[in-house]
Amino acid sequence: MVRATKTRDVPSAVPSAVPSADELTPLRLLDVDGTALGPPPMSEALTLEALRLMKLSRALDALATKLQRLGRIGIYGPVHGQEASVVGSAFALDPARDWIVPATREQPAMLRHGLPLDRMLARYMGRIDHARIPDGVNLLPRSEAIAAQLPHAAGLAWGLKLRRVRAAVLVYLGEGASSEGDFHESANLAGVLGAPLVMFLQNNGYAISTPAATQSAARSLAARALGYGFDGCRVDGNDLFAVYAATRQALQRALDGHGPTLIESLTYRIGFHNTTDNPKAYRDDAEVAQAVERDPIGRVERYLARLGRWDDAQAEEMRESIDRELQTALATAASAAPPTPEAVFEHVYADPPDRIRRQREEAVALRRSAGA
Ligand SMILES: Cc1ncc(C[n+]2csc(CCOP(=O)(O)OP(=O)(O)O)c2C)c(N)n1
Repeated sequence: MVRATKTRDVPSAVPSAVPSADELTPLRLLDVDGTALGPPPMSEALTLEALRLMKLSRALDALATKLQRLGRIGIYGPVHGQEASVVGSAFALDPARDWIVPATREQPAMLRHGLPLDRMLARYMGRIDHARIPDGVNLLPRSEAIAAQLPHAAGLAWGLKLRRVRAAVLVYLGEGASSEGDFHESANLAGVLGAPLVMFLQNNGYAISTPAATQSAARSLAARALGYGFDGCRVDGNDLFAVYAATRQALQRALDGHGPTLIESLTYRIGFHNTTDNPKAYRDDAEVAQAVERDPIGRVERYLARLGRWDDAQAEEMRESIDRELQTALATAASAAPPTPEAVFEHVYADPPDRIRRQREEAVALRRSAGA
């Protein structure tokens, strides 16, 4: 039987004012009305910075959706509703030290970690040369295959430990991915090896059209961590402060040699799964309306407004600066060269086998004969 509570050794570097989350009760530090439920774990300046990234993420979702409808970019999966979860966790990391291994909808975390916005947009536009992750940015590419990023993340964390590098890896996954074999194998391996890994599970209610209740009968996905010999905790994933504080604790544990942590971030995907999806086919408008009331961005705005640090004029100024940033990045991405058809053969093999070389030559010859 899974224990509901267990003793945990919270490292001394973690502020004692921040309560520990546990496997069943989600940690909440910022109420829906914007009241801080204890000393805030982020300074006002850092909170404002996080708010800007949350808003940029929401604006990027809107822009990318329009661009997809215009045929200018490929499939796009929005973050809408999950901004506190993604931004709060990313802000807990040190981009110069730690690694991020994304799933598919963690765009603001990738930006925070150092991926330039124009390169991110270039990826959605298929401009693959420009989309390359720059050297020195501790980030792996997004994984379209569900849960396939998890063994890579466990291996990366183990590698850091073997090399005695003081750094940690944060890997994102959804509750749908937690049903895959890759999840269990990676959690088991990371637990046995004591790898400095934070498994950040965003339980956003749905795996495309499969509701979380049908995904697993477990009362808490975080409680699964106990079966692999490490700690799990749940956080209110629409609470920037709770996500940030819990991730900081998990990270500190990893850096101090205490191994992995599984964080279940309880949030809600307000948007569609991706631009191919119609969520009205499988969920009620009333359910979405309820989630909108718990919107993670409004919660931070209300908090800052209470402190006198946020008003309509600031909101407008921020909206304009985000708009300018997005438009500049879009222009840069759009001016990058599109790939040639032969590029489909690149970046898979360091030393391509004969069969691939032949196919590439045939493709080049075909293009020449077509005068393209
Ligand atoms: C191995 C694999 N199986 C199935 C799919 C199709 N697929 C794409 S997203 C998705 C659901 C993922 O749900 P979850 O892990 O909860 O993440 P979310 O999309 O909600 O962020 C599925 C089944 C896939 N991409 N890869």
